[in-house]
Amino acid sequence: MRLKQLRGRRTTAVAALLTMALAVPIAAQADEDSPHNGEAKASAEVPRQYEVKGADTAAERTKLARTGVSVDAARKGSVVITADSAQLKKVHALGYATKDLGGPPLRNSKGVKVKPGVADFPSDDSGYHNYDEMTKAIDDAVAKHSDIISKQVIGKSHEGKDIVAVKISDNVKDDEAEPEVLFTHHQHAREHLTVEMALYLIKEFGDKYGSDDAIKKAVDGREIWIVPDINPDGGEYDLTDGEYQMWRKNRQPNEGSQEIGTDPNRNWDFKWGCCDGSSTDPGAEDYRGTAPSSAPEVKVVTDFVNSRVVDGKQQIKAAIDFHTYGELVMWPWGWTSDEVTDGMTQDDIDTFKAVGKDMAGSNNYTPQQSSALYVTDGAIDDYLWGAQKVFAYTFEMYPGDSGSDGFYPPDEVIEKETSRNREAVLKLIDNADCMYKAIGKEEQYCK
Ligand code: 0X9
Ligand code: CA
Ligand code: CA
Ligand code: CA
Ligand code: ZN
Repeated sequence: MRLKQLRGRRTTAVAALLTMALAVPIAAQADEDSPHNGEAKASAEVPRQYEVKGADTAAERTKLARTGVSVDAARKGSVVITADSAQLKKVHALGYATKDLGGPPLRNSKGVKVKPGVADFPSDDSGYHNYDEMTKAIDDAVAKHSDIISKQVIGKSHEGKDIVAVKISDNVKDDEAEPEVLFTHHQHAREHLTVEMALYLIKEFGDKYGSDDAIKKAVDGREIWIVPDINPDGGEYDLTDGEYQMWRKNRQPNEGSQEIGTDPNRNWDFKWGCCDGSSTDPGAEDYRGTAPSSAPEVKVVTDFVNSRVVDGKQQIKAAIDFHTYGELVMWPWGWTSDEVTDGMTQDDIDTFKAVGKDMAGSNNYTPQQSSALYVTDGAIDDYLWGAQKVFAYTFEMYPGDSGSDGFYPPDEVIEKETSRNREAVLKLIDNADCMYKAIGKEEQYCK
């Protein structure tokens, strides 16, 4: 049985055993008919999700992550991870029992297959946008609402795809003295719902500007930046031949290794690699890269954020970085479980909590400091706060920790799960003129 035939089938004991037994020989064998033949790793093993019994504290989840797996959902009494067969062995070596939850789903129930070599969603999920469809949706919105929406290319991915920033504001062509707010999306390749979140916001602001008072207030009073796709190479790779690949990282090769990719969300230039919150192993899901901003996509967005410093002042006041999944609203720090620290005063953390909880009240996510999930270093929110003093949040979108849709919810949920964040986004935008007003200290900090 070929790996391709196994991939995507949901849990059956036979498939699970076969995968475990055959994973190494298959990964090692040359794959003659693979369209990727000749690349560094011709036929990569598609990782699967497992439920790990126990491991329900932040410390245990952090330790689990050090095996190179990604920690996807923190449940009561267990955790869901993504692992390849080598990583799974390390998890077992720690003494944990695991249950196979299966590989990524097949979503071509009508038997419609995409052309080999083409990166697109399987036909059942055609409501999602691949890179070209996303670009077209953005260009259409700019054409339709050119008075309030503009687009700029801020740089290129490793493979040379454009990384764009969309700006939404009145007098959009002018850099006005309005608080700026940043929304970033799709650091992790398989988290496709986050691109839909960006497209929802662009459409909502564009189409409702003339009819919705809250939208008009946000657009007139702020400069809103949306980076819909930080990791276009990874996102497209995840759609190889119309079959989900369970891919997380970017697609940058690693010198001296067959393993591909850096985890963008461990590569930001603040306390990079400081605290056992990322991996030095290029095969790990959370590989931090060779240096801060060594991932070109992270460098591009870092340069963009730096470009928003005008007259020595960072114009971006608040930000959300969208991920899936877990239904969480998180704030810094990720590198430590401490609250008040160098670079985080009591007023700062109180403000993060006040606005974070307010947003979570509107979308029914769980609000928490990000290190309560597990320790991370080099994550974007720590960078934005630590290096730029931007009040930066990380949202984990649908599904929740107990949900079974995982990274691949069917396209039927897109509208509900993106519009679910409308009020949270508007709340952050509203607070962005003075985040400290959320704790009643506008006078002290913002006059
Ligand atoms: O591990 C991550 O990068 C995020 N989870 S995901 O499943 N989408 O990969 C969570 C990051 C939490 N840490 C910080 N926000 N600092
Ligand atoms: Ca569908
Ligand atoms: Ca404006
Ligand atoms: Ca400005
Ligand atoms: Zn993510």
